[in-house]
Amino acid sequence: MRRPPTAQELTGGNRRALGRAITLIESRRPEDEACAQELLQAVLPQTGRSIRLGVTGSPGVGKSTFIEALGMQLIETGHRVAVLAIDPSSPVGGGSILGDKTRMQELSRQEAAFIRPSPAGDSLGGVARRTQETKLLCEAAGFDVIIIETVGVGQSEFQVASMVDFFLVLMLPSAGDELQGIKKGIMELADALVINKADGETQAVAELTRRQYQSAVQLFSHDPLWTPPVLTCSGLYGNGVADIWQTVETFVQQSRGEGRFEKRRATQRLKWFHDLTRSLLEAFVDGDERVSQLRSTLEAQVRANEIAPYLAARRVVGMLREL
Ligand SMILES: Nc1nc2c(ncn2[C@@H]2O[C@H](COP(=O)(O)OP(=O)(O)O)[C@@H](O)[C@H]2O)c(=O)[nH]1
Ligand SMILES: [Mg+2]
Repeated sequence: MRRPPTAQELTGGNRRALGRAITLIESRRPEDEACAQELLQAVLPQTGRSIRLGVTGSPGVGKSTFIEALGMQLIETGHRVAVLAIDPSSPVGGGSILGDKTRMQELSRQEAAFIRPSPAGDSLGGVARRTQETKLLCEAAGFDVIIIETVGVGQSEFQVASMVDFFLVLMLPSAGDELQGIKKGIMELADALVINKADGETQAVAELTRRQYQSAVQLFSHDPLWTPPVLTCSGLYGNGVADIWQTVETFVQQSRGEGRFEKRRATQRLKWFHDLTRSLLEAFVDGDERVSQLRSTLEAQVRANEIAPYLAARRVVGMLREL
């Protein structure tokens, strides 16, 4: 690529520099990787001064519409908002989440907003890595609210939950007794649940749904200091959007006071480090000729039940130690 942006250009809030920095991070060329990591390391002290909000929910629940409404409100009160959208089903660089229907048109015209689809399906660290690093670059460039949108497919929700300060789960109003089939484990991760599309004919149903979830949340919540509130909202008409942000701010204030805010981030960084170490090790094992040859041999023996799997694994590690 062209000359990579300098740390100064990035932290100076130059949008073109930010765009180029993200392209550098997304590049798969080995020579770009060193450059990208150097830049990231240089701006690391300038990162973290933001509120990181994750938004998930089934396709069509209204995530993009909600984010646009929230983003516009935030900008009016002086915030600078970056939106990263992950669509695990889209090809790298495609970002069909921002496809034809909702491009956050109003928000994307704002000088104080930055919207970027995040490529999915990267082997090293999955969806997470490039989004994590893009998030840091946006912070270094002075964006003080980072919103990460992800559709409830695959592992991306779990990955996004582990890179944000507040994880919001959007749901649709539904009259049934059954709780909607949200994925197992997602309820436990939610810092708040939002019944969206609480407008027009569905407003009453939305309130009913809210009450159902309110009681369900008591069962799932195991945080004595924060019971995830269940709120209603209409991203399309803007009702309730301000209350949701108020909830986020209350949570952030409260958990900062308790020292839990920074602790959660530190835990997330540590997990990221461990995940990456594991991925890099796997990539190394796959990439090394001798190790992968030994592994193929052992695979055949394991399949034929000629060697105990544990012993086989030990042999692989044994070879790594000799390298
Ligand atoms: N009535 C109503 N429709 C909405 C609302 N939010 C989104 N929609 C509509 O739902 C569809 C999907 O919205 P979108 O934001 O793209 O959902 P996403 O797939 O979750 O990002 C679009 O046709 C929106 O106009 C809402 O609050 N109320
Ligand atoms: Mg969307």
